[in-house]
Amino acid sequence: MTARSTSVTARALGPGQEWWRRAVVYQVYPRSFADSDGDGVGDLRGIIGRLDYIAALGVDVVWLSPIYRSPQADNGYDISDYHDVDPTFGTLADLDELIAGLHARGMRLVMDLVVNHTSDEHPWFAESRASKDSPRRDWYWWRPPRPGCRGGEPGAEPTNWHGFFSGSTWEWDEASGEYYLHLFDRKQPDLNWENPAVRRAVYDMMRWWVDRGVDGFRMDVINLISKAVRPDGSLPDGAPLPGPSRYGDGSPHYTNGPRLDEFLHEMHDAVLAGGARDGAVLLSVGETPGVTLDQARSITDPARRELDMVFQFEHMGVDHGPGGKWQLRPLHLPDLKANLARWQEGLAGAGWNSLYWNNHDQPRVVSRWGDDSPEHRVASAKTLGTVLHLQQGTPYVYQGEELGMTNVSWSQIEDYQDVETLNYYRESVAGGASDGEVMAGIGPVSRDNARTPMQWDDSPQAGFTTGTPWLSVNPAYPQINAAAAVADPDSVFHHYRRLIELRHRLDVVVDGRFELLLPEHEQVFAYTRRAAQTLLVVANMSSEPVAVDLPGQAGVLAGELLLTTHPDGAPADGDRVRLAPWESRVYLA
Ligand code: ISL
Repeated sequence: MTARSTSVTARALGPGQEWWRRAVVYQVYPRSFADSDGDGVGDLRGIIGRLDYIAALGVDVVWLSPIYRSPQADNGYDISDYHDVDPTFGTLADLDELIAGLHARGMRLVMDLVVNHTSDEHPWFAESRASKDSPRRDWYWWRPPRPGCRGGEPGAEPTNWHGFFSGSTWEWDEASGEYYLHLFDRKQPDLNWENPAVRRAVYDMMRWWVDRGVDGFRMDVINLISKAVRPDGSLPDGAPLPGPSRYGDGSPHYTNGPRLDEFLHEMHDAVLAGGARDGAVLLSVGETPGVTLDQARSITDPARRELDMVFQFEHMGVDHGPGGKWQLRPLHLPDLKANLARWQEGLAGAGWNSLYWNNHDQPRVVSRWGDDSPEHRVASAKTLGTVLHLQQGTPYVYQGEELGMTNVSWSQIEDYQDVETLNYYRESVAGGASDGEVMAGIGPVSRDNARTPMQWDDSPQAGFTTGTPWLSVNPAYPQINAAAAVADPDSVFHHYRRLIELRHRLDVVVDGRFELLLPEHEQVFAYTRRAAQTLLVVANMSSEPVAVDLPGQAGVLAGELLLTTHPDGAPADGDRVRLAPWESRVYLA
């Protein structure tokens, strides 16, 4: 392979070019990445100290989860000052140094932008809450109790909406005599985007960060900013949730709301169109739970000037049971393939996909859809990476995914810290469920699975901190850690590095047309990408060996074997391929 000599990295693309089409993004969750001062919490200086590690993977961009000033009720997704760094993480000077360190290595920085809500400790909310006559009252969603009800009593909430993090989406404020809306925790009041002054304040803040040198934004729950408010100012109830719950599903009234496209277009023209400080195109990616393919196509259609790409959630839901994420079922592979293929085809030539298995909200994919036993962990982590990275779109690697980091299995609620997990536990136990039942749901899916400290080496606390980590280190760290992976050419880390190199080197990875093969096969994930060249990916997604025929693919199978998890695998025979457990191969012709 001549990867190095012919490689066109995303970094090398000039101003005006959509460099993110060839780019790979690495997500850092600062609290859990690297702790420089021994207080047990990761920080910016910790990240600065690990930039060479990130660069060695070959990624083009770092997306930094929130480091803004925050009471940390939701680990920084509750911001009390958009223009400063939380002392937990460091200072603005540290952030400037991080930006400079990334730029010096040819990488870019994407900030998390959390503007559906603020913290209840943000001065805007303090002013808003002060009285009904506050000039900032209308910056948030304040509503009186339901007619005929007394504020604060169950059922008096202005709507019956159930929150993302359990309970009602409304919090009673005795002092000012109204409820405020919070789709997430009660410490995360929703901003009122109907108010033009709110939108201006957000755009000004974004420009301030661009002027400081950031290269783009990941926009937290950005498709929830437009609520379906009626002309009289009221908000509609949702259809009752199944079971004994007194709540309803409000999501149709705040997901992809009536003014979403308008707001995004306005933001585009106010901020994104201006480009980065160095003249390059900015990257914008919206986190959009509940987005449909049609909506995503319209949001990411360049002609509409909204966002470059979105994180869709459909593929993250294919193993949810009737009770949602807390009732995970075994994966039925054809469902996952059908979903991803639908998005590949649906956005081809129109919008753009973001490709992800993991982030700070999802369990570790090698435990969820791979096989994290010592026998199959490495191969299954590599194979999951392969089938994702060679699709069309911009891949996102979540810290530790490149090591094949695994879920934890804690049995007591006291081990968990995540606000979503704790609220769910409290609500379920209060509703009569047993501790055992609830913990069985939490184990495989809690967001804390993603948030255990990064495993750097086999020293105490995995080299993450010299102190006591804020969340326990996964006991697997002596075997699974960055030092071991970097030293081993056959590691998951080096496999991810090669996948990233292929995207930089081959136009067909960026542009090729996607076609799913064997859609009904329950073990094999196979597809082609076609442009001037043809790329074929064939992967055994199971812990059993398999043999398959790939009709019509004998030509590609006789081409160059670009990448494999099993260098000693049996050569293809015509269109027949035999694969060991979790073996995957990439051919080019
Ligand atoms: O985590 C989830 C399911 O496991 C989602 O419901 C998640 O809450 C949703 O995708 C929104 O996530 C984003 O906004 C939240 C924050 O807690 C998440 O960490 C963030 O990614 C509120 O800001």
